[in-house]
Amino acid sequence: MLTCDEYNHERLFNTFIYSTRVKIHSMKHLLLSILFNLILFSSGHASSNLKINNPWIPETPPGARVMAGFMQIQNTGNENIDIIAVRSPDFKSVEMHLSKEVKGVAKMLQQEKLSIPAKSQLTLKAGSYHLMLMKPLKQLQDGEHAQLSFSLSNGEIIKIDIPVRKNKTRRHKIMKCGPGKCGGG
Ligand SMILES: [Cu+2]
Repeated sequence: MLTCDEYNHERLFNTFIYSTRVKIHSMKHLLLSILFNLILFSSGHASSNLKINNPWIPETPPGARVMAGFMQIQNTGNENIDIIAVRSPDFKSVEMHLSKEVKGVAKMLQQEKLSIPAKSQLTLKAGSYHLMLMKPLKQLQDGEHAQLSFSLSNGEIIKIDIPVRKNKTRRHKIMKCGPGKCGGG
């Protein structure tokens, strides 16, 4: 049996414990929300100056050994940026190409890098710069996605999902380029 004083003491103590718990709990909430906002805030600000817009891969007939990757690459920063390598878990390898006519012959020249000058944009498109996605490791049809990761000269790595879409325009000559006939030059 507790005396009145003891009872009050215990009650006060329990109330104290409870309010402390509530405080700790809301403190946790506060800390979590601060952390969450920090992550949001910092990821928003730490994001790259390189933006990749409208990426897509024109669908190819099943069994095609090579696909093309098109997109607009925008450099919003004040420094020039080079893409020095492109990789994908969905292709055996990825090359950077430039389609160009050399002495009357359409060729695809492999590029060591793609340069995007400060405050400007490079468009990867048929008949110009493009990604050459070599040997798909899975069937990629309209509506499916591949992953690409770009290594930049500033040490950043940008990862994107790139959708495969039906090519509504005429099939470009680069798609007729069979293995062994492409690249080099
Ligand atoms: Cu090519």
